[in-house]
Amino acid sequence: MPRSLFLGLDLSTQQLKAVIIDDSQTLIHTESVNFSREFTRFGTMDGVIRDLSFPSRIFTPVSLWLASLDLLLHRLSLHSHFSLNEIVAISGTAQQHGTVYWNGKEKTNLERLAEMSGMSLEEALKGSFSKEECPIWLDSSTTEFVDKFDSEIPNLNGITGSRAYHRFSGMQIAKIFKYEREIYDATSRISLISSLIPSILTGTVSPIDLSDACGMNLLDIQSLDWSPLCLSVALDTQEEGLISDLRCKLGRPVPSSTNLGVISGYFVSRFSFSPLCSIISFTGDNLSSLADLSLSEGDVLLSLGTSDTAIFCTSSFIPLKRGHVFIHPTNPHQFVTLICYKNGSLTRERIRERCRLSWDGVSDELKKTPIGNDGAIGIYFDMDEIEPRVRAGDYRWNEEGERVESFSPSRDMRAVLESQCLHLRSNCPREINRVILTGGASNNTDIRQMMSDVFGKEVFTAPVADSAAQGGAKRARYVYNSPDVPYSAYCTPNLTLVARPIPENVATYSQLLTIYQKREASLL
Ligand code: ADP
Ligand code: XUL
Repeated sequence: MPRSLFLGLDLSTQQLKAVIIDDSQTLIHTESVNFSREFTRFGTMDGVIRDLSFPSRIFTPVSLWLASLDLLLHRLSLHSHFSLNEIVAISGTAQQHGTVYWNGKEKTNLERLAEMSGMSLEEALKGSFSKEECPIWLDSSTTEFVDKFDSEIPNLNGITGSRAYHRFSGMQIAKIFKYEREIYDATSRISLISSLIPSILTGTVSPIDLSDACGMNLLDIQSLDWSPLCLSVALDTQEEGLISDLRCKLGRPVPSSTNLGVISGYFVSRFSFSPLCSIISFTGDNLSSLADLSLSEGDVLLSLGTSDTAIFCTSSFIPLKRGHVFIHPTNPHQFVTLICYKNGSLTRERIRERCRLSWDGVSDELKKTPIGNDGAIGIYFDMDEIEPRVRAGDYRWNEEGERVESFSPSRDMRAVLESQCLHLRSNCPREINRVILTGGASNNTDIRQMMSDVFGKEVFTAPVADSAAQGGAKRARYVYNSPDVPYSAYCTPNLTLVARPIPENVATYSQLLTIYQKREASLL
């Protein structure tokens, strides 16, 4: 009997990742393409380009994502323990909030893709975008529009699930409308990054996913359609023609469980996919991690990737002052609450590199300093932080509470890890029962133990740290098989206990939390 396999893709900030599972959720294969290491010709660092003359403007070239998809599928096609022909459904995910701008020529180019299977995706889709540089979630060049949305729509979080945030897509679209009008006018459709890959795979621009659309400041979370007020504020107009044109550019959003159709002939000819392979709507990366790890009441999911995010589930829609509410991608009776911190893995990496240590070396270095660093605190923000809104900088206080310029390497290394754990704990909006860790840094045993001690709770992880891609594979399996049971009963998480709180450390961190909060408050 031929196997049915399910492919999950995750177009994240630094990499494109793939996870393949079989019909009993057994992991068959993982693969990844690192953007900056493998495609130096695009000039990105950590997957992104920072505009030197305007450092808050951060983007990624869309061609880099196309080239990465080509390379990833090529690599997947070379293995002998599975064949791409066995994949019956693909779903996935991407970094949230970023936008892609098509220029009208995509209609013909995507339709004709099947005839261009000798060409790379980059070549075949060249000339399909009105903007090569896609603004991504790290961008914070939109202050003017954040202020405008916040002042003109006082109930914005009640309508969309979030107050105005720099990285949210509505801010980026408003900025392009005002400052790059010729690009805006040349744009036929606007995709979220999560709808880019399904558009290419199906050969037609895919609808935006409803859950990921909550990260735009444009969607009315109750009516599940674009909010006329938000569209009008984004364009600074009451003109019906312009508003309905933006509505057309965005298209009608669809639930994450939507089957978008079968794969384009291009992928059948080029990589030997089955022509019957179904493409299921992609969603945002944090939401997809949730689809892998299905939280229970009282769980917090901490995703330690490029960003650090804290994710909870709630049974009712309660707008927040800090953080966001999203439509749940797999449970219609729940909402997702998320707080995102910009300074996650890249900041940990910077301090590690400054101390000239490998991650194994970090472990030895941490043994040279006491838990709690004798009350010394270091707060490190490589970029302006989202929560709280604090300017980029390294802020250090010694055990006496005096500001100092530097720490010894071992104190610095402990300080960055401890303050990041305390930062996550400090903004945790409620009591929790257990911590589930995912993302690249969740592989680190010191970070696992520190999280357990700072939260005073047991810590669990899944065998695959790429939970966003795995969530894509699981959603593909669920939608494809359409079983008669809820998602959580069909796609059970496979969690392992990896750290237990150590009482004396919990006591130390509970005191340090108060000191941390005082230091952080002094930066506001
Ligand atoms: P994203 O999905 O945002 O691209 P990932 O979840 O793949 O990010 O995580 C990538 C990050 O994981 C890297 O930037 C790296 O710093 C971090 N990482 C990987 N292994 C470790 C480790 N053992 N300890 C700490 N951080 C790690
Ligand atoms: C979430 C957020 C980031 C990106 C990149 O709101 O901005 O977590 O999704 O992973």
